[in-house]
Amino acid sequence: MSKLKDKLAEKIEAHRPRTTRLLKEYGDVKVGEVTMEQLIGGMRSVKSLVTDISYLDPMEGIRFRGFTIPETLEKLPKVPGGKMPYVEGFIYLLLTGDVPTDEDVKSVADEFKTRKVVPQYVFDVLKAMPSDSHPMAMLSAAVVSMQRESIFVKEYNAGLNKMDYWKPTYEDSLNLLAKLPEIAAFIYRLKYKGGDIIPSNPNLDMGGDFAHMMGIDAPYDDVARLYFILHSDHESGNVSAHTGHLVASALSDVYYATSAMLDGLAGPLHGLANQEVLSWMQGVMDKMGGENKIPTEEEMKKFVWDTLNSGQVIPGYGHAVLRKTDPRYQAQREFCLEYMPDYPLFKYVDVLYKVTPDILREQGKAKNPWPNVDAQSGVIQWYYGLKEYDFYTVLFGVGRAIGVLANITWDRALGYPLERPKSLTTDMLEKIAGIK
Ligand code: CMX
Repeated sequence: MSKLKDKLAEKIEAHRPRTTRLLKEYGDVKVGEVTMEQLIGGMRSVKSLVTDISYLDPMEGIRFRGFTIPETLEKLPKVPGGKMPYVEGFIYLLLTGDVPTDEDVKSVADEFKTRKVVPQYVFDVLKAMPSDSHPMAMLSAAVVSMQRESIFVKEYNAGLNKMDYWKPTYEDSLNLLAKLPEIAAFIYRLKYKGGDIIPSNPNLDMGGDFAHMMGIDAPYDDVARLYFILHSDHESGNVSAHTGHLVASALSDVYYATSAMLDGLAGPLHGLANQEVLSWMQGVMDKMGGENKIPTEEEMKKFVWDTLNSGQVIPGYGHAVLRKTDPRYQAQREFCLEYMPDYPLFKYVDVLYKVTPDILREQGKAKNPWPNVDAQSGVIQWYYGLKEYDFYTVLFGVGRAIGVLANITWDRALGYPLERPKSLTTDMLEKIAGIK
C-alpha cells in the first residue's frame, strides 16, 4: 500500500468506533427539527448529512479539516518557486486530517504521476462531441466514459467485504483526480485553441502541469493551485457535493458520482455563476463603452438595480449558508490586490463590491447580500488570458472533485448507507398545518 493509503487505513480504523457508537447507543437522540419552510424551501439548514472533511460556519466561512483558508494556505508545504501549496498535499490533508510533511507530499505527488495517464478513448470521446458542446458537458462525458476503469466495480463484482469498500474507492478516486487536469486542459485546447494540444509534463505537480497544459505561464501555476484548493469542498449539502454523495450512496462508482456532481455544478445558481459574473460584467463594459472606462459607484448602482428590476439575480452574490463575505472571495481578492491592483476588470469587481451589498439589503430579498466565491474568480482568469468564460466552471469542477472524492472515500469507509429521505404530499402538509 502507498504511504497515504496506509495512513488513511489507520485513520479509518480509529474513526469507525465513533460512528458505530453514535449509531448504536445514541441512535434515537434528536439532532434537529424540520419546519414547513425548510421542507418546501430546498431543505435549507436541515441537519441531515455527516462529513468531517470540511465545515461551513455561516459567519466564518469554510474550514478544511479544522483550518481556515489562510491557515490552510500557510500550513501546507509549498511548491518550490511558487507561493501556493501543492494540491497533492491538500488532498492528503482532506483525506487524513493531518498536515503532511514535505516527505508525505512528495510521496503523494509521485503517486499522482503514476496515475495521470489519460486513456486515448477519452480524447476520442471529446473530439466526437459537437463543437458547440458546453465544456462542462464535455468534462462530465469524459469522466463517465472512464467508468469502465473502475476498480471498485471489478472488486465488488468479484465479492468485496463491505469493510473494504473504501479501498478500491480510494484507488478510483486518486486515479480520477490525477487525470482531471489533463482532461480539463485538453477540453480547453480542443475547444478554444484549434486542437493544439500541449502534452502533460510528467515531472510537474498537479497545478504546475495544469498551467503547462493550458499554455499559460507562471504565476498561473499558483493560480491553478489556489483555485483547486479554494473550490474543493464546502460541506456536503451544496448541490455538487450532495449529488456526488447521493449517487455514490447507491454504490455507483466514483466515475458515475463525479460525472453527476459536475452536472449539478453546471447550473447557473451554483458553479456556472462564475461565468455569469463575467458575462454580466461584459454587459456593463459594453454599456460603458469599453473595459477601461470604470463605472462610478452611481453608474454601477444603476446597472445593479436594472438587473434586479428585470427579475434577474446578481451573479456572484448571495449564498444558501454564508452570511458574510465568502473567505474564498477574500482569498482571491488578496491575490488580485497583490498581482493586478490596477487591472480594469478588478476595478469593476471592486466597484460592484462597494455598491451591491447595500442594494441587496435595500431590496430585502437575498438573505446574504455579500459576494461568494464566484464573484471574483473570473477576473483572475481573464487577467492571465483565459477569456473563454464558458470554461470557468470546469476549473471549479476539477477543484470540487477533490472534496467530493475525499468524502465518498470516507462515506464508504464509515459504511454510510443508501440515501433515502421521505416525501410528503401537499395534502399531508395542509393537514399538518391544520388547514384541512
Ligand atoms: N441577486 C438577486 N436576488 C437574490 C440574490 C442575488 N445575488 N441572491 C438571492 N436572491 C433572492 C433569491 O432569488 C430569492 O428570491 P425569491 O424570494 O424571489 O425567490 C431571495 O433572494 C431569497 O434567496 P436566499 O434564501 O437568500 O438564497 P438561496 O439560498 O435561495 O439561494 C443562491 C442562494 C446562491 C442560489 C442565490 O443567492 C443566488 O441566486 N445567487 C446568485 C447566483 C450565484 O452567485 N450562485 C453561486 C453560489 C456559490 C456556489 O456555487 O457555491
